Amino acid sequence: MRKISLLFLTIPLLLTGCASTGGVVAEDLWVKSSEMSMQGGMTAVYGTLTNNTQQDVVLVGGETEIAGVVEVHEMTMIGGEMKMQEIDGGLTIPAGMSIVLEPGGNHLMLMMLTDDLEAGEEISVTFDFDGAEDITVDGIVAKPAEGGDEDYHSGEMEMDN
Ligand SMILES: [Cu+2]
Repeated sequence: MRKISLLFLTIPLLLTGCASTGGVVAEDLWVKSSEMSMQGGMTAVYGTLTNNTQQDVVLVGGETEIAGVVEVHEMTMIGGEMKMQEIDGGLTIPAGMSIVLEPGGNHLMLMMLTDDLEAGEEISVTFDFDGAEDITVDGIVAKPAEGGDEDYHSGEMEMDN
């Protein structure tokens, strides 16, 4: 009897352990569907990142097979207009807290797309962190969205699509 009850106690602990040992957990991820273009094409990944560690973690970038360049972006007021730009030094996720990446807000920017990303397609994205293990998430589904077409603020890369 003693063995059996210990077994039942152990299983839930193992299951919940997965979430807390990973450092940062990504949830509700999606990517905006987009067409590649001669100028490179751009889109962004959105969702929630939760820092389950005891220390601040910084999202510094990422990788995905569909984009040549991945940057962490914020929205900011430049010359009276909301524009997006790379966050200097990355995006901090305080210990034990979550941050939300969403259209019109912070996002993981995918630039220099290497292919069209049609609604329903799935991609794999690696998030790079300072202070925690990088994580790779498969099966991030592309869907169309109204937001996220913000102008990109950069001296070299102003583009009219
Ligand atoms: Cu952006």
